[in-house]
Amino acid sequence: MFLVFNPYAQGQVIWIIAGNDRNLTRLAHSTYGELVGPTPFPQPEVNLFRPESAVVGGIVFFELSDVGGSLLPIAKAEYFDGTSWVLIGEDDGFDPDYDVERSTRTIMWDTYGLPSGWYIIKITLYDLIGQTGEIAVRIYVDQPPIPQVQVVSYNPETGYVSFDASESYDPDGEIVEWVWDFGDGKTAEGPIVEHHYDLEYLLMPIVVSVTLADDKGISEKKEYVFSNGSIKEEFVPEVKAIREKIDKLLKMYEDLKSLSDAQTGELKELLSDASSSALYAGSDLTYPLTDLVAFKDIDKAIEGIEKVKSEIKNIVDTLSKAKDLATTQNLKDQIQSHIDKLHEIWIQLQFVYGKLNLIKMIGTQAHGAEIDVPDVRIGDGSYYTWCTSTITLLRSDVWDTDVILHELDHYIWHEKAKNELAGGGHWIDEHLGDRKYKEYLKAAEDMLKAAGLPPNVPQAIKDHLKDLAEEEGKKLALSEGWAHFSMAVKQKDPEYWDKEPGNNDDVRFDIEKGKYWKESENKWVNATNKGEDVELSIAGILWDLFDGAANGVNDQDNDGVSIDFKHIWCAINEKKDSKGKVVRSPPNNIKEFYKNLIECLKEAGVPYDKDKVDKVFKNHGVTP
Ligand SMILES: [Ca+2]
Ligand SMILES: [Ca+2]
Ligand SMILES: [Ca+2]
Ligand SMILES: [Ca+2]
Ligand SMILES: [Zn+2]
Repeated sequence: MFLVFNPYAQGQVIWIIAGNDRNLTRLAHSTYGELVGPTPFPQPEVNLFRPESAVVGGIVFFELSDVGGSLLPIAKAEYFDGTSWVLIGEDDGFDPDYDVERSTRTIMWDTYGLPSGWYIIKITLYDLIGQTGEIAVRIYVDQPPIPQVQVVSYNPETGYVSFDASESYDPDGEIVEWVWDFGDGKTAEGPIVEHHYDLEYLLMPIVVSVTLADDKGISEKKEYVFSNGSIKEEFVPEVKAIREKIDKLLKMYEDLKSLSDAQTGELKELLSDASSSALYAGSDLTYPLTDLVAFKDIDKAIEGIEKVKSEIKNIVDTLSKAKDLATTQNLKDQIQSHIDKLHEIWIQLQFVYGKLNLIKMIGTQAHGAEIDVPDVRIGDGSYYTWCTSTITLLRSDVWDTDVILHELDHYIWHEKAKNELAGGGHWIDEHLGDRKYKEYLKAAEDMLKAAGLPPNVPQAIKDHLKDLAEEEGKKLALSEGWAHFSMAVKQKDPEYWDKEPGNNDDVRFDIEKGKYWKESENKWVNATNKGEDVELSIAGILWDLFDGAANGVNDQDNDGVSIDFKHIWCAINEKKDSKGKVVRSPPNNIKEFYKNLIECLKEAGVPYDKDKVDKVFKNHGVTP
């Protein structure tokens, strides 16, 4: 590698494109001797489209693709620290399950705390036969401003509030812009601002934000909950989510009222019932929310949400009857659109419910406001797409609490651990490594066929695919096992039940008993597979670590192990030191989880019986 320009020179930023006629020489070699004839994999060529600017601050994403659009390249980014190349991250993008989403590679760079200045970044794409493509770019790392906000004055009778962000600072420059969003649709600029709220906005908590931009053009946004004259950093996502639901419910109340005014007879009555229920549900949400923000009582907030959830089910029942009675297609469609909105509100309240339960178990300090409430859409199945942080739900799953919490737990773990999740088809009682290998081999054979070659995958590539498949199978088993377990813990119930009315395809299993329900034969059957790449084994291990006297959950195995959820949560997530450096990574498989768990228990000074803990793993076919 040879760089012909001076990386520390001032002036225009040069984006260097790989190619023999440019500043960098592209390397190409083949490591596997078995391949003859034309290579099935075109040589990788880097196409970098993010970051868009040469000046960055905070968390930076490198997004790139292979110019040829191949699925195979693995991306790596490094920066030059003056003497050597330091790894930023890698994205092993080989995953036939994600041929649409994974056509790009994403590498995250956490620049908080790095010295400000110009950095040379080298990005390399590798493919499975050892070919590489490279580019280098020059990027200026800036430290973003650090916001600090106070309420200076507040008058609940007039609605006047003054906010002060003048204590905010920029570690390596100056703040040049302060932009406020008061949460009521109004904005203002300046370090100290006075705002007048319509009094109705002050009845319940509201999210206020300030965005600070520095002299390099890098900005930092921070959101706060403003309630009863004070601001707090906690519960921003919950307040935002519930606030949005209240607005929707109140809008629905108006819509249904005008809809019912235009009708006659039974239909009018039903629509008017639905309308007053919507009003009731909307106003009822504000009480638990106030308690929540005042940190009074999370249980009360959860109880309030449960009440509103059952009220929403009632409105949907009423609306379904009204829809049957409606005489025009137009009216039927209007009513259906209200039902759709209510489904969405109900799902979002389930998310808030799930999050509040998590906060209850791990405490507000460990929680942080960084995990937002996810987006959801109704689609062709129920799954979580980690690269877009979106949950998709099947329409027949909208009332299935277990399914919703399972997908929420994929989301929360992913958002918290910032890890890549494994994806693809899976069943609780199978070796996922075997499934993955079959899929990978088929993908490789298809690529050879597409290149006009006989589908004989060289042994070296087969071995490589086998390794990848085993790793990925264990990763998928951990991801699914975690979501089953976390769903179960929130409800203190080890059974998962995805109901599918009318069909014989309910998905129902018990992670304590290791059994699943065969709906067609109306009986429970024992799972037959065990091990690191079997999701029911992973869910079983996690549940057995948790169940028992200390957590107030009956343990049929009586294994003498009952670990507080917060230590299990510790083991599934990363740990950073005081400088923000990652000192423990989220686990990729159950054995790595075991290692983390022992560390977490030691750090917390919690005594544990190693033999008993090991036995829990061994019972499920895993030797830690
Ligand atoms: Ca700065
Ligand atoms: Ca269902
Ligand atoms: Ca047990
Ligand atoms: Ca136990
Ligand atoms: Zn899942």
